Amino acid sequence: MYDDQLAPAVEETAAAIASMEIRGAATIAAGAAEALATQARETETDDPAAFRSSIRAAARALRETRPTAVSLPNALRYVLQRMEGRDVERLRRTVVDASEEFVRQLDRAQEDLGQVGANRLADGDVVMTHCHSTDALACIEAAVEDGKEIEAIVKETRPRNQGHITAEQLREAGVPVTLIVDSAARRYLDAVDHVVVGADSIAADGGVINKIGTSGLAVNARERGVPIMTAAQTIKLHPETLTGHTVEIEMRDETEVIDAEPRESIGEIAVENPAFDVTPPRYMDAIVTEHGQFPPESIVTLMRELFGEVAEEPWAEP
Ligand code: RUB
Repeated sequence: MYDDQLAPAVEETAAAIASMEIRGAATIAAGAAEALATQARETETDDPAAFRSSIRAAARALRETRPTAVSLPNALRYVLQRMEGRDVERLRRTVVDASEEFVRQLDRAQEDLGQVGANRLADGDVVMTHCHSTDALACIEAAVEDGKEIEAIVKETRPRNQGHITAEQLREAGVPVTLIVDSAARRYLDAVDHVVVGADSIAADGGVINKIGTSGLAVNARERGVPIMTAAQTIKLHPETLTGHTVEIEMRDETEVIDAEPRESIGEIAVENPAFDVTPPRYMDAIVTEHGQFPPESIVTLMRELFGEVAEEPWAEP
């Protein structure tokens, strides 16, 4: 395989991310980093420039799959910034090593933030979840491993019902689960001690971008006096927002909302399907990361420390 040709496995990963077979910010990041390692292993050339160009092409294809979870470009950036060497073998090694190191760090970060989040939960707590977040689940699972009895009220999370995945994983962890439709959330908040959600991106002002419906849940939780935390490892911090860029909210196909037949029978209507929304920092109690917990308004300090001011795009052709 030469130059800008993509390894079949990279094309498959890109398609799987776009179709949401691979989904959730952390899982997308791991999939993208692993795909770059595959591209490195399968690029057959002796020309270092051609090799670099091939890796950048793979990164661009992966970058274009979904726009909102910043863990995806952050993963690509992590690997590409570590690609170095004068010959192809060295370049290949650095890409594969960086990819493996990135995935190891993801796992470690999730474990560490799980413990931080677990400390916010008390024995006997009832938690409410939205969507399916591996970072949020890590907090609940760590609390259970610490010996705390936790129950969960799980929102189904229309239109794609990722709440079903959460329900199954919590049940497997021994957590009693009650599944509810999204619109029942406010009714159940009186019985909830803590809301735990994940994040696809966190903006420099502390705004939390997560699955559509998170912001409404946060506002209702605040009104009921129920604390809400976002569990998000630092690859969810969006460096471009330091320079004023906003986070693009993915609009998905209308067929996820309504089938063709009922849509036809209703008549001429518009259907919209935004996948994510922004929860303003004042409605979020804490952002829980592998570096500890932060009030949303102070997350910018950590963002600067970890990413600096400039968000490079190392996948662009020079
Ligand atoms: C998933 C979603 C999750 C975050 C965090 O949306 O909003 O809450 O990605 O997940 P989608 P994690 O299903 O559209 O990808 O904690 O696993 O990174």
